[in-house]
Amino acid sequence: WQEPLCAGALVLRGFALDQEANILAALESILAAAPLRHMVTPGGFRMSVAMSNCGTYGWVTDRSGYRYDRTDPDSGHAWPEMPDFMIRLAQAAAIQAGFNDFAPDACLINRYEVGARMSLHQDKNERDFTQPVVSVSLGVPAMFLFGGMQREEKAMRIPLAHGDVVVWGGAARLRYHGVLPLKQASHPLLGQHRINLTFRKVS
Ligand code: MD5
Ligand code: FE
Repeated sequence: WQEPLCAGALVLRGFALDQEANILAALESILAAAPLRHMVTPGGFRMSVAMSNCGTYGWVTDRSGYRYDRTDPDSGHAWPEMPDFMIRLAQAAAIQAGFNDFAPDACLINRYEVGARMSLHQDKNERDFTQPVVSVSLGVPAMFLFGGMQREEKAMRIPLAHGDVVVWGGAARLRYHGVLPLKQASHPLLGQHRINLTFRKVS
């Protein structure tokens, strides 16, 4: 159930399955306090993925740029706390890939509806690229694009399903990646949606 994609990237199939009920319950209260919203890119495009955050920091974008912020711009309040069991889940996954001191302080919540996609990009708003990103996939399966260090490089296609966790560290941390448009499908717990949680160390 462990599939290394390349140096630094490790897929843990089904690693979050035993926490699915806890995750869904936590998401319900987090998203009640900080609802999902379609943010706008610096270029003025509305993102097809709806987003929110929990933790000390949250990732936000608007016309002025991408950044991590301690407050939810929609409410003016701090983001909801990251539950301890979610921190422990992300840490346990990171340890499988050899990152023994991962201490996430941000969790970005991405919700994909049918047709929603994420175009190729690098995650480089964080400060310390020796820390991995841990991602948890829930709901409708998606085709993940795992590219190279240049946008033009051909991307590998990796299917990610409910409960799969990926640790993106080391040489994989700064590779281009994205998600193909979500296909019409239904998951018993999440309906026609895919949710992805990304745990990061920002500060
Ligand atoms: C997703 N989210 O499926 C992905 C999972 C994002 C995002 O890309 O920025 O919200 S995180 C995948 C990831 C993170 C860091 C590095 C690499 C992949 N990588 O080197 O391929 O919604
Ligand atoms: Fe990303």
